[in-house]
Amino acid sequence: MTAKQKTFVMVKPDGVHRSLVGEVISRLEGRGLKLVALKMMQIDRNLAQKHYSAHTDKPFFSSLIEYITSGPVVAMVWEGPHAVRAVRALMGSTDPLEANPGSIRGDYALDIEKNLVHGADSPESAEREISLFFADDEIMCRE
Ligand SMILES: Nc1nc2c(ncn2[C@@H]2O[C@H](COP(=O)(O)OP(=O)(O)OP(=O)(O)O)[C@@H](O)[C@H]2O)c(=O)[nH]1
Ligand SMILES: [Mg+2]
Repeated sequence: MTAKQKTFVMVKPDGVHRSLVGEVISRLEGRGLKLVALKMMQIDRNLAQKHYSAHTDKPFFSSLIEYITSGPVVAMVWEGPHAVRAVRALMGSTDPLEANPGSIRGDYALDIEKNLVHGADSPESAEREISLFFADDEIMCRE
C-alpha cells in the first residue's frame, strides 16, 4: 500500500475572483485526493513573504506579493498517495502557456503570474506551508 502524503494547495486571488474554487476542488476530488482542511482568508504581507521566501531575490517578487495579497484566497490541505506530485501534475506548468491542456492552468490560465493555483513543490515545502497556514487541530483525519 502506498503511504498517504499531505500537500498544501491554494486557489489564488484570480481563481477566487473568477469563481473557479469549485472547479479546482472538483478536479482534486475527482482524482481521488481527500480534502482534510480548508479556509478562505486574506493573506497579509508578512505571511506572503514567508510563503514565497524562496523567491525573495527574483525580479517578480514584489509583484508576486502584491498579487497574492490582492484578494481572498482559499487555502487547503489535501491528502493521498503521492499527493505532492499528483497535485503538481493536475496544476500544470508554472507558465500556463506551457501547461498541458487538461491541466488546471492549461485549461483556465494565460498569465505566468496570475496562474490561478498554488501547490507545494516537495514534501518538505508541503510540511512548511501547511504549518504556516494551519494549526494541527484544523486538519481532519479521514479514511
Ligand atoms: N511575473 C512573474 N511571476 C512569476 C514568474 N515565475 C513565477 N511567477 C509567479 O510566482 C509563483 C511562484 O513561482 P514558482 O514557485 O517558480 O512556480 P510554481 O511552483 O509553479 O507556482 P506556485 O505553486 O505558486 O509556487 C508562480 O506561481 C507565479 O505566480 C515570472 O517569471 N514572472
Ligand atoms: Mg512554487
